[in-house]
Amino acid sequence: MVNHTDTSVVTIERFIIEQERLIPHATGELSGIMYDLALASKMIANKVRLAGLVDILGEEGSDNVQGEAQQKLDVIANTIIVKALDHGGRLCAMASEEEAEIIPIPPQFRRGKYLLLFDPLDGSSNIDVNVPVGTIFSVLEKVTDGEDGTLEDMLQKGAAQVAAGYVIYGASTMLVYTTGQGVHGFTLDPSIGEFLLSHPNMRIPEHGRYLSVNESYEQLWSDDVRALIRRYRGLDGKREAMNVRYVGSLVADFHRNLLGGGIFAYPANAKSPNGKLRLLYECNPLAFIVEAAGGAATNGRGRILDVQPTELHQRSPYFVGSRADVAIATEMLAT
Ligand code: AHM
Ligand code: MG
Repeated sequence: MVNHTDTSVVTIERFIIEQERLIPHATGELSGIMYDLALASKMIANKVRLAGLVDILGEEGSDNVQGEAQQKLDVIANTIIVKALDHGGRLCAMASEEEAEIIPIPPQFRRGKYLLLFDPLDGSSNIDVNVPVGTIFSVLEKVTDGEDGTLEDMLQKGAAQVAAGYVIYGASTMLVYTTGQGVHGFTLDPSIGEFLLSHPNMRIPEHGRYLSVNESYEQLWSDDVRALIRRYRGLDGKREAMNVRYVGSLVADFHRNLLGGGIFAYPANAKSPNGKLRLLYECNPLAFIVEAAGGAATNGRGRILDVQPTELHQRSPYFVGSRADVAIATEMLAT
């Protein structure tokens, strides 16, 4: 007999609706942002999939077969997100790693109470060699009066995020997000164009086997960072060696470690005193996700989500992953 109550296939739309019902007085605005982001990421996935065909379809700066000027994929991804989100009436401003200034909502559209901050295509330098890339996003609620989102609204601590997520364009496309209660992963089924719930309630192991760090900066690290990485690698004899895995594409490294446990580190170094990664577009959203999954994130002095941002594009040293592994960084660097 056909079982009509079978609930094994859950689309992201259905999941978002069911999550919204759990929140008293929810207006549906946040759900709307999530739908729009899911749509944008399907469009980006489609473009990323064609990346290797650039020589056939036309070089950057030239016209492709449709007569459209070719653009770099990170610029295309940026435009897709802005266009998918600017007219829904739910946002009062956006900010992107790709744009120097706050992106205002065009005057003809309604404003909402939320702000969206995003890195449209992180790790985009990896595209040429067919390595996974990703989109990272963070949602904040407006704190100032007035209709438009301001710099002050953007510069809130990461702990104030109301939602955060990432999309990984890998062997399959996955969208992982949290509103602070549980981290949920959806895999795109390209045959039907839907994100289906594949990883409900993701939890990062308490400690793990993966260490992700670019060791080519070793000569530039401070002594305490060098000692920390030696500790993770088991070279000081104080713990078992972790397995080094570094893709060089943050979303891919983070995603593997979220599933398998371990730590991703991008410490400060003599040439980059604040590391490389951006607090608002990369560190905060992934810290919000990892904490909701039971993990932790620090800049080496304290919890990432407690840092008061002072600039839109500020960078931060970053250690993120399993709680027990991040605790070692806190212990060895915070002194
Ligand atoms: P991007 O935002 O310019 O793409 O740079 C961020 C990327 C991350 O995906 C990755 O973790 C890091 O840069 C790798 O940097 P490095 O090559 O210095 O190890
Ligand atoms: Mg980036």
